[in-house]
Amino acid sequence: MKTPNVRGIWIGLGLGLGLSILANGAALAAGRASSPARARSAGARVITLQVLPGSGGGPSGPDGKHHDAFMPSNIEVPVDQIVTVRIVNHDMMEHSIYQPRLGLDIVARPAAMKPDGRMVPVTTTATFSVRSKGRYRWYCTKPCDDDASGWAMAPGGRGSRDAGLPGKDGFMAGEIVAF
Ligand SMILES: [Cu+2]
Repeated sequence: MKTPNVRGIWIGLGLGLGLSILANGAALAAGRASSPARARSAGARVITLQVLPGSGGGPSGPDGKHHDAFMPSNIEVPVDQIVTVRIVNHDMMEHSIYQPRLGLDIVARPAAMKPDGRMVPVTTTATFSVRSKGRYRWYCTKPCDDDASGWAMAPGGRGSRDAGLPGKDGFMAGEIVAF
């Protein structure tokens, strides 16, 4: 049996799930401005990711269509540090960050609809730490990117370990780099 690679997990998960509905126009603007890239967490132990729907600011793929995406989709975390990930979901669908070697299965709750028809993003917060340096590819396990035939969650993993696994990197998949 393998030793789990994550130490003090989920401290914040239950709390975050219970809490945060944010009506946050600023967050949306920030999400649109960012491109899939690494979020350096050294110094700041809180990493914020935006989930944008293809119909609402998500990036375009090689097919020229816009797709659901985590932005950024790659994050860097120092080993043995408790890191808090905030996922601000602007999509009316669930998405997730699934990485079994790290014991991660963070489900980002869908955005909410106000009575007046305004969509407000919903933030899910999870806390975890990684024990060993390395690159850990994650992907979303929730059926999504419907507007573009689900391209963002079609198999996109490469290499001996990740070949054939779901998710297009930079959209519904990415890497957690532990350093
Ligand atoms: Cu997804």
